[in-house]
Amino acid sequence: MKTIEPESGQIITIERHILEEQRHHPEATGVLTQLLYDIALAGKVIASKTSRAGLAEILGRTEEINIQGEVVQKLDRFAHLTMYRLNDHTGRLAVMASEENEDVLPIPSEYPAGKYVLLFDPLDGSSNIDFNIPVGTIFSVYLRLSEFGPGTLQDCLQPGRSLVAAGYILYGSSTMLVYTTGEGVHGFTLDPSVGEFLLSHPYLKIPDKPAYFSVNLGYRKYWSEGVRRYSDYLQGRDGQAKALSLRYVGSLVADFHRNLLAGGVFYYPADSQDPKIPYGKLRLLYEAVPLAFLAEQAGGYASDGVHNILDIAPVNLHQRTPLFIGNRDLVECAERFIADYDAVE
Ligand code: FDP
Repeated sequence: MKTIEPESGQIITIERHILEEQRHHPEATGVLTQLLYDIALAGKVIASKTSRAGLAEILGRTEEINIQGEVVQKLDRFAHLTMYRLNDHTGRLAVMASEENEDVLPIPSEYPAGKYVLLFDPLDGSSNIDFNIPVGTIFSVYLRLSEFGPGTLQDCLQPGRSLVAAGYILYGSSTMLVYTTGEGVHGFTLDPSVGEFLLSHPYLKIPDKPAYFSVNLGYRKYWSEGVRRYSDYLQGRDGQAKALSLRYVGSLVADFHRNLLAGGVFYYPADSQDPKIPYGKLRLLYEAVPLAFLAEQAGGYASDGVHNILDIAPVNLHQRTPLFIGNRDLVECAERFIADYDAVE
């Protein structure tokens, strides 16, 4: 594999980077390259709004409740429509699905159907919008399974192992796009003065020595014995390990991004808070799977506490899953605590 690294003073735009990756695959038609570029464009458009979210009209809630039972923020809607509209007419996609929509999003019949499938969480961490805390767009790309015509629900219900590409755009103190096509994880920072994503973090690897653990400790009383003991272990309470520092933004993309750069583990376990959602809050397809692909490509691992997230066969678009993600040894350690203390009847 050829390393695409900026030589001193050389600027690598996301377009050039994706094109160079494409050249490693002589069989490639360029459609994926274009699709990733469309997603980057959507990210730029969404970033231009999120950075002005405090400015009057866009801030605040709509009165609507989305499929997850949460209040829809105006920016969520904007991000959802931006992703959809920038991708509905290109002929690259057979079907899309969004965390904000109950059913799959068909490609309008006047446009040709393409060979890829796009799933996205338009604005993850959106309960943080009003507080000027980073949020992000998470995306996953698959090849369609159906042979022709409009894409189907089954095209969207593929295990993470089938992913072609995944990534996120983080709207933080700067806007970053991080993606993988299975050849390493690459991070780009948006230079607002030229309006381009520039390669800033080639071949990201999670540092071997973890710095942080990230979890909503406020829910401790709702956790299983194994998860509680695991949390004690991470805090050095059992005297076995040195305590890790705790960082929890409550915006998954931001928490994942920090741990990707600094090393650590994020988890959102199953809890007993609400019997209607026994598997925790996070969505398998829109959140866990794409981040699991990135984690694996960066040398890490993601699990639901028992299974590798990438091996889970989804049964519905909005299913939830417990998630442990980050440094491999820390995630495997969680699996051991769960196996030892949370026997499944
Ligand atoms: P949000 O509801 O703000 O969109 O799954 C969504 C998510 O945020 C994640 O980004 C975040 O990690 C998690 O929920 C936060 O949930 P808690 O408030 O329960 O900790």
